[in-house]
Amino acid sequence: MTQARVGIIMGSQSDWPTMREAAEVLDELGVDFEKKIVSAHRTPDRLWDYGKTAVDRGLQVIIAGAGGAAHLPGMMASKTRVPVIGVPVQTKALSGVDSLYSILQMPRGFPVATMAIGAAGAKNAGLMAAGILALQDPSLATRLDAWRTALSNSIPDEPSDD
Ligand code: RP5
Repeated sequence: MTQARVGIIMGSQSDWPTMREAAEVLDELGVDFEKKIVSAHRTPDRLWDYGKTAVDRGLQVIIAGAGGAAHLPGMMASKTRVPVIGVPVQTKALSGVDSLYSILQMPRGFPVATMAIGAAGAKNAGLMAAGILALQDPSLATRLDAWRTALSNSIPDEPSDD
């Protein structure tokens, strides 16, 4: 089994349709990752263990998605120096603004790199993680450059009526 370099964690099974976007882009780019349900409120001991062992297990970036009172990314950042990218999951009650503010407003000293709300944020989290790893991995850097070029090339010059 290959060593995961990125940990994708989320507060609930219900976050997976959003967080899958991060997993899919990491797959496309050939980055090994693991995915786990780790809830700040429902499984705090699991959160603690995950953060405590992250460095020794070789994780280089953690992508953490949660919704509502979204404490998972911030708590994980408090427990490990592995960079944490936070994804605010869209909620029904407050459309994810609650998640966004919960993740974004970290106190001085424990940063979380916060993405946009929802699927776009999760995808960008995967790309951000790949960009960080690419700093030390020339082959991944080449794949990421190609991915970006392909996206740019897919954008038409003009809008169509179809
Ligand atoms: C958060 O509560 C999770 O991250 C999820 O976004 C939200 C709702 O969880 P479920 O009630 O759907 O399990 O902890």
